[in-house]
Amino acid sequence: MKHFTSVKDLDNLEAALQLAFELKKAPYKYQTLGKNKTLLLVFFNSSLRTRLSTQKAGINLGMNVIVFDINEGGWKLETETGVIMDGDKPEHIREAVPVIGKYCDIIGVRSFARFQNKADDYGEKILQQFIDYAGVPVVSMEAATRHPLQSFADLITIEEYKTVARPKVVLSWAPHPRALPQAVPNSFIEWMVAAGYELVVTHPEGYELAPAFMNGLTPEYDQMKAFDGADFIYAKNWAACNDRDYGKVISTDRSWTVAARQMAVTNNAKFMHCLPVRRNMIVSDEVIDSPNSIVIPEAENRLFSAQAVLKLLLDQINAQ
Ligand code: AN0
Ligand code: CP
Repeated sequence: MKHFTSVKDLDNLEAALQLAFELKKAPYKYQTLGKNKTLLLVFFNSSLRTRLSTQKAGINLGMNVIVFDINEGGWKLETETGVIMDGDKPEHIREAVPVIGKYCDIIGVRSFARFQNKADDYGEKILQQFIDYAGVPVVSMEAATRHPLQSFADLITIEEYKTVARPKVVLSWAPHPRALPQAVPNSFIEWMVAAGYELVVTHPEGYELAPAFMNGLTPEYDQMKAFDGADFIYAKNWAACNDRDYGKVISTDRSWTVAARQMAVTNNAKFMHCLPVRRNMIVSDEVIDSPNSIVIPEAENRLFSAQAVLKLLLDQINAQ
């Protein structure tokens, strides 16, 4: 594994999952593996879980960790090629990235979809420049189209809580006042498909995800039908992805808010969300505060998805 940006970067998903469980049991087992290695986490966007869990994961492996909120302390970056830089951006990403790469052994980067241009977002314009110019392994901490560390933690969580070998997992759109990226649902689908679970995706018409991420699944527009007999409900908002409405909020229909009414038709399903979550928009207080809500253990597992990925990358660096 050269970089970690999607489930496809893992050579062996089952082995990675077992490694995450091993690390959960013994987080300090490899505490000298990262000695004299530096992990540098670059944030273009806000974060609580990713920032703290990835930092802690690096520390558990004995790494030095630097966290860089690039929009706060850094120079404003130009990301377009071939432009005359006479505006408000003093530095080009073309220099910034290789320089950052000189100061560390692994780079983590968070760079959300900007919703200015679908081709730029779906071409992973920012993440790709890190991969092309950093000179060191790059870990996605949520890029424009995927959030693999989150999906890996989601998979760990489902493996821990499932009561049947092949659970029914439902990804449900839920309302939110602001436009959110498709990275979490896109990548959740990829990991659930890779795990071989039964997966149903439900959302209002107009919220279709990119076909490349749907993996041949057909959306179920009736949320109650989708929830029928489900073992896991994974709620998430995302903005429209179709070319006409790309990046727009086209519905805030609160009948889609996950509440006791929908949970009642499930197979006593566990409730999941990546967090941060808006209560009584995405999910009712009653559901998120119920014993079936596993959002906190899900967030805890971010430690072990990050630690497993960093361990795999360190093994590779140390083997060179
Ligand atoms: C982000 C998103 O929806 O992609 C991060 C989630 C992990 N959420 C918000 O911006 C609220
Ligand atoms: N779930 C997640 O990635 O949370 P943060 O945005 O707080 O890092």
